[in-house]
Amino acid sequence: MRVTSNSFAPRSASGFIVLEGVNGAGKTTLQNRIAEFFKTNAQEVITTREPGATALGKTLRSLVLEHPQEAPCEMAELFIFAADRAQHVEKIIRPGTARGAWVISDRYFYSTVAFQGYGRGINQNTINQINALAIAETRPDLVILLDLDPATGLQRTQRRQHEPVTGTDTFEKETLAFHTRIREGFLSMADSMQEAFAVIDAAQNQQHIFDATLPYLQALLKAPRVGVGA
Ligand code: T5A
Repeated sequence: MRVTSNSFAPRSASGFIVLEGVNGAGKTTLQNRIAEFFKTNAQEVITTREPGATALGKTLRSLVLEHPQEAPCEMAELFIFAADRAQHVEKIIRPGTARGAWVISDRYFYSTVAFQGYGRGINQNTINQINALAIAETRPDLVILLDLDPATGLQRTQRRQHEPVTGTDTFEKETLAFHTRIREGFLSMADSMQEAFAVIDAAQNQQHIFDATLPYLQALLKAPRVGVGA
């Protein structure tokens, strides 16, 4: 359900926020700003990501993004992301929200719908079934979709490769047509899913993107917390 900053008025908040978008959309950058916002408001924050947030997830991340030995087939890739997610939900997301922290995740199951569904072409019913098992009904209060022309996103990630530690992963090597399908998939989810999607123009500068996000964060902060201590 696509929401605007005026129409977003949550009656309660579980404390779970997801950032989504094409590669290089600026999710990690915005995640840091959002974390600062909550910390400034005396809230505990957990910044996390998929794949690779847990100890097991780090191994799974390298299997799926670097695969030094053998590339997983499409169905194996789907299951690796699902295994990473199940562990993430169990070890980080649910314990974090249960103790009252704000859990901000760079990617969640929407990425599987976009990349393995719209991108790879795996049947969406199959993806939905596997996602449902992995998330065990753990859904975010808000999905912030950073919408960007994928060519711009890929240029940003290539610039970043001049910085140490990063390399080109499996998906960054895919064609522009693949990434265009990913973008379309995310926009289609923003229109058709039940949860709230804030669609932000990610071609803007970082300050404008944060300013566009701020009213959603303020609305969440005002909402009563549910599930704390569950
Ligand atoms: N995947 C993941 C699946 O296929 N299925 C799944 O189920 C899941 C969970 C993960 C890959 O796995 C795939 C999707 C991904 O391809 P990753 O390394 O975690 O791999 O990749 P991304 O999530 O895409 O993260 P990136 O780091 O590539 O992109 P971000 O986080 O969106 O972007 P960020 O903030 O790192 O910014 C990239 C560069 O742009 C600059 C930053 O300074 C940085 O240099 N930047 C901007 N420049 C101009 N204007 C702005 N507004 C900018 N904001 C940031």
